[in-house]
Amino acid sequence: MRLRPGVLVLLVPALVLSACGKDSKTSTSDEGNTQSFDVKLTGNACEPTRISANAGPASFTVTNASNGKVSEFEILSGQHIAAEVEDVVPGVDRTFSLTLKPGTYTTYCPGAKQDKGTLVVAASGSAAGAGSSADQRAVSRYVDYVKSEAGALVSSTAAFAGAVTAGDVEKAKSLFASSRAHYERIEPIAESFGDLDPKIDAREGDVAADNWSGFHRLEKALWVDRSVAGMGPVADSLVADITKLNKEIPGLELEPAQIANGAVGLLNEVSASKLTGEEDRYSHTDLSDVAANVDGAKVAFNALRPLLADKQAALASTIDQRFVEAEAALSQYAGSNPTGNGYVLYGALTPDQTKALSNTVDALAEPLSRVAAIGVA
Ligand SMILES: [Cu+2]
Repeated sequence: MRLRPGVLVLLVPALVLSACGKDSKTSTSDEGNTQSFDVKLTGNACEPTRISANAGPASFTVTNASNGKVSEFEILSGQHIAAEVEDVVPGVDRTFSLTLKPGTYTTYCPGAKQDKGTLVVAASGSAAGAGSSADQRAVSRYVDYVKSEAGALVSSTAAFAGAVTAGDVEKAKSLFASSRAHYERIEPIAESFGDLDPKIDAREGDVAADNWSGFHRLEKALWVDRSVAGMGPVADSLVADITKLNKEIPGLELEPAQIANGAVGLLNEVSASKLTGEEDRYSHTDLSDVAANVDGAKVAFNALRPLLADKQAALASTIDQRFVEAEAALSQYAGSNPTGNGYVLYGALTPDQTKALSNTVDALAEPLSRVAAIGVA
């Protein structure tokens, strides 16, 4: 699940603009004309409360001057979050990027006295501006994958939930990791799933105990209680939520930078809170999730790759190489445990091994973060 309250999730890494420096108002041509904006969170507002921009790639560096009262900044397109950054604390800036389309966005910093502002985006003269047909093709390549994974998720979850309903604990355990892997592959855009993401994938404590449902609720019943008594309704709602998710996929409106940022955010989450054993804390099938997250991030990158300019070929090959390294690192832990979906259980790794794996994932996330910042234009 993405965006758990109270947990440090670095949706967008501070490293995004390390290559060009955050103080340049507009960057050099090497960076594909990304516009840069500084936003300050204060107790009063997200300042400036009115920002003017041109369509195209833009990066925002957010600093906190609010004594920590306000720590989040969002850019809303209608009701939908186009981009956001969380956990901005005094002294630590956060930078994120997105491709702006002509029109008016709302800026939002929950907790401030005046919590909303305006971002007005003028049409840009550039032929490669936002919403180009190359962008649309990239998005539709990625959405095709999401559709196919969501379709597979419907069937895999039906089988898993069926075993729960039938009271077959061993069978349900053997299907848990493989059925949820289809969800983990599309997690780069889980924020777009709204309420369905926590319903499907919240960990214990992420939501109120009464509302806790989904995969991890069933995981706890299977591995801790070793009984699925009373879990029929939970299994049924999981199937219903996933069926609903599958129906909503074709209507999702995505943009390339959102896909790139989502993949980076997910990889950051992998090292911050998945390679710590927190995601699958009862079944210890974390490596299956991590492998699925890396798979999904790779498809996201490959869908976006044609948007990278020729001059970013070196960046693209660095990312390819880092994917190879991450996959090789994971393949060391392939195993035939009956519940691990092809991987050993989390506890089989030493702390040094999880640290090394997490470094490999970070080494992939860093160049990938530059795709959102400069490449997708
Ligand atoms: Cu998850």
